[in-house]
Amino acid sequence: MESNAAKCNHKQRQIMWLAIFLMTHIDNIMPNADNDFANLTNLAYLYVIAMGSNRRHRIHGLPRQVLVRAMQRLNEGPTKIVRQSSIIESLPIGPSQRSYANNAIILASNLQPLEMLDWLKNMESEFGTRHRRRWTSRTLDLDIILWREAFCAADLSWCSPSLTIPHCHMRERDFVLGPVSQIAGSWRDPISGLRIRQLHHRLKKPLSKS
Ligand code: PH2
Ligand code: MG
Ligand code: MG
Repeated sequence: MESNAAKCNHKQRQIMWLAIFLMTHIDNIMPNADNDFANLTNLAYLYVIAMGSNRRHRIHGLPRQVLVRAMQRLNEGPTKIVRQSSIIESLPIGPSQRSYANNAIILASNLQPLEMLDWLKNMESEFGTRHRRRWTSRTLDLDIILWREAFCAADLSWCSPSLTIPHCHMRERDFVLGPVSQIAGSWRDPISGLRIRQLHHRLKKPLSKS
């Protein structure tokens, strides 16, 4: 099936990207200054990625610096950063004792979901994360949260044995919904139909039982 991206001519793509940049501006978060606008117009998909680190890296240093360095790397090769949230510090959920640095980014790319998963796993390995056990402490964790076609604002889902989008645990994690609502608050969870900022609001203020 022909994708929406393929149907658009170059001028239309430029206009769509201009709209994305303007929306970015309205939300008062500047697009990544390093990005050449013209290069982005050829990229078909947008991915929301949650980033986390709770181990030092022997060269890059503390978890916060690991995330900064990882963002530089994610702006090279087949992915470009369109937006980035602030980096927060959060208490560990699960068995690990060390607190985390967490943030979220929107990546533009032509990679399909399973190719994106591969690229992110390689990046995690490059930073020394070993994929042995779930939920153990890690130098770099990159999770795909949401995706959509860049030229069509409908949020998509994906289900295969190795990857589920939206991420299964995103709705219960403040350290995911907080940063994601900074950069993609108006995106919708395709399962519940709720916007990310609504999900975050619900998580912070659970409905009373009365
Ligand atoms: N990631 C985990 C498990 N627990 N806790 C926080 N605060 N932040 C994380 O990124 C995180 C976690 C496994 O991926
Ligand atoms: Mg994770
Ligand atoms: Mg992960």
